[in-house]
Amino acid sequence: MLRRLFGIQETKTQDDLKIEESLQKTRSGFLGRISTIFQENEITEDLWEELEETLIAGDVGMNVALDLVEKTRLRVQRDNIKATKDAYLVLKQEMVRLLAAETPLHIDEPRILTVVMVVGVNGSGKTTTIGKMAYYYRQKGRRVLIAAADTFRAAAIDQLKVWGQRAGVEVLAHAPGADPGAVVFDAIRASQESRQADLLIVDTAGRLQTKFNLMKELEKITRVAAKQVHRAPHEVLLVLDASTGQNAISQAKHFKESAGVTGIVLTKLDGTSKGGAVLNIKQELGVPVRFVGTGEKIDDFAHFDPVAFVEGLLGD
Ligand SMILES: Nc1nc2c(ncn2[C@@H]2O[C@H](COP(=O)(O)OP(=O)(O)OP(=O)(O)O)[C@@H](O)[C@H]2O)c(=O)[nH]1
Ligand SMILES: [Mg+2]
Repeated sequence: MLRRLFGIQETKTQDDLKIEESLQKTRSGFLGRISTIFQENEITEDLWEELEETLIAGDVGMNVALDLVEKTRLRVQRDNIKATKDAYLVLKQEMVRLLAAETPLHIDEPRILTVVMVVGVNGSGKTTTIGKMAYYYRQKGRRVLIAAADTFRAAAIDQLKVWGQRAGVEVLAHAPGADPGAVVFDAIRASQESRQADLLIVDTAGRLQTKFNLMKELEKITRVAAKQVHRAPHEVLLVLDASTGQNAISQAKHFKESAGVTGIVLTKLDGTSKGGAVLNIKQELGVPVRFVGTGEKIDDFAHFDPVAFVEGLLGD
């Protein structure tokens, strides 16, 4: 029913099923109780209160929880809805609206060379995500190249190469300690000339000595890319660890300010019961979730779909 309302196909895609499966822990927590709230016979004040409490307990931030309940309640009143199952559908629709992106994902647009920068704090899952993303797009027929611009640690370069091998994608790297801007410069050259790549994914460092240095470094990489390729980087994806719940959001604000983030990759959705926090991201950060990491394997990766996410969060 939800799918019909949003005009998407009834049969779930592979990506949808991955999202649903990864939300199992979240669903068995507080948010899984929402369906029971809507099994009551009547729509009462108690129902709205219980819904509000459950959303908050399920890691949906206070503001978004209040907002969701208010919007749902108003629509239920306005449309004179009497059946609880119809009110439940309105709630789901409002959740989808909260998650939906207003702009297209630039990676999927045809372009001679698309440059994607991946940023985020240490351990959030950047390198793993790049390996998965490279594989994902290679499967779709894209010619992918990875740039190792996290030159801070030798181990980071090696780890990226391992992922490149798994994905069947070449990794362009310099020696540890090299200038990340120079790595990106060479990688763009290589994409345009010898490697003929149409998608370049850039790994960046999670932490330098200071946050100031890190931001300067990200800005420099951005400038290098912008000089060589029109409108590059076309996408700056911030990787957030879903298991840190609300913390992930405050962390993200730091990056958003200086790195020009255009979208979020949410990792480790499979390992957390705090998936409800995802509902806050767009409102709090002003950028949409674009991809999710649903496990540690190379194909545990999906395009984020708001409808699939809401179905996974609450059950069908
Ligand atoms: N369960 C699960 N684990 C994940 C996922 N994505 C990443 N991980 C794990 O998270 C850990 C950190 O991942 P990395 O990719 O090394 O993180 P990073 O951001 O590159 O870290 P630094 O380079 O140290 O800044 C690894 O153990 C990954 O296996 C996911 O979607 N699900
Ligand atoms: Mg890394």
